[in-house]
Amino acid sequence: MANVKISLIGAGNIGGVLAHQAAARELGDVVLFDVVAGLPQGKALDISHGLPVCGSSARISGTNDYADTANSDLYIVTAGLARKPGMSRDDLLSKNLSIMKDVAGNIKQHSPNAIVIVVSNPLDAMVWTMKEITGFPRERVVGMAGILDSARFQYFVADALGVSPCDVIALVLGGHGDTMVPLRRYCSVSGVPLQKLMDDATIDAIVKRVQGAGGEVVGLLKTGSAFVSPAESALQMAESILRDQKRVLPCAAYLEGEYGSSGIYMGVPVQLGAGGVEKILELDLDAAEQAMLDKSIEHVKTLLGEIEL
Ligand code: TXD
Repeated sequence: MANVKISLIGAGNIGGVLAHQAAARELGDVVLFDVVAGLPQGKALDISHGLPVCGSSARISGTNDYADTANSDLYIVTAGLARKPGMSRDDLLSKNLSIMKDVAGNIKQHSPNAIVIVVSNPLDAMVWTMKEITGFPRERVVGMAGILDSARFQYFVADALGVSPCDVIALVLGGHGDTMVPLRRYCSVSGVPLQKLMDDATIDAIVKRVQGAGGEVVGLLKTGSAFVSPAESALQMAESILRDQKRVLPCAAYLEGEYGSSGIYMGVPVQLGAGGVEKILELDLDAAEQAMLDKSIEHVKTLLGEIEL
C-alpha cells in the first residue's frame, strides 16, 4: 500500500512547521517545495535527522522542482509574503496573487486529482484564485482560516475563565480579516453557554481581541506573522481529509447559494473527509449575526473585484 503523498508549497515559517508535524505524525510521504534554492532541502534534511528520535517512519524530501510533487494526494499552500507591522492581510493581494497563479498552474499540471488546502493571505482571495486557476471542483479546494480564528476565540475564553482550552467550543465564520464573525451564541464550555459564564462586556473585549489577534502577533514578532497556530490548524484539516475523519470544522469553502451567496469563498462550518469539503452546514443566524456575515461577504466580493486572472 503506497503512502499518501502530501506536498507543501512554501517552506517558510508555516511550511517548516507543517513539514515537521506531518512527518512526525506520519500523515504521509512529505514533499516540501519552495522557490528558494536549498531552503526546502535543508529543512527536509533537518527534519529527517530527527525522525529516529521522534519515532517516525515517514519519508520527507525537499525540492525546487514541481515535478517532484507530481501525483500528490494533498497540497497545503503557504507560498507568499507574510505581513509586517502596519500591514493588513489585504495589502498582500497583488504580490501574493501572482505567486498563487504560479502555484495553481503547477498544481493543475502535476496533480490534477489533488485536494488543495490554501493558507496564504489574503486567504479568501487566494483560495478563490486557486479554484479559478486549477478549475478543480469546490470540494477539492478549501481555505484555512476559521479553525485558527475559532481557536483564538477558544483560547481567550479559556484564559479568561481559567479553564482548559480543550473544553471550550467556539465558532468564527466569515472572511479571514477584520470582518470575521465570532459567534458568541455558539460558544460554550463543556456545553455550558458562554453567556452563562461571562458578561457581555467581557465577551465583547474577547471578540475584539480575536479579530485583532493576527495583528497582535505581527506587532510582537515584527518580522512576520503567526506560524505555529496556523500550521496546527491546517494540519487538523489535512488529518480529517487524509484519515476520512468527517470532522466538522470552520473552513473557507466555495459557496453555491449557501448563506445566500454564490461564487465566493467564505468561512463556514464544513464536513471534511476523504472527498474534501463533503458538506457545508447552514446555521440559523439571528439578524445581527447575518448582518455581520453579509458585511464580511461584501468585503470579500470587493477584494475579488480587484483580481485580474
Ligand atoms: O490563517 C491564515 N490563513 C494565515 C495565513 C495565518 C498566518 C499566516 N498567513 C499567511 O500564510 C501569510 O500572510 C503568508 O501569506 C503565508 C505564509 O506565511 P509564512 O509565515 O509561512 O511566510 P514565510 O515564512 O515568508 O514563507 C513563505 C514562503 C517563503 O519561503 C517563500 O520563499 C515562499 O513562500 N514562496 C514561494 N513558494 C513557492 N512558489 C512561489 N512562487 C513562492 N514565492 C514565495
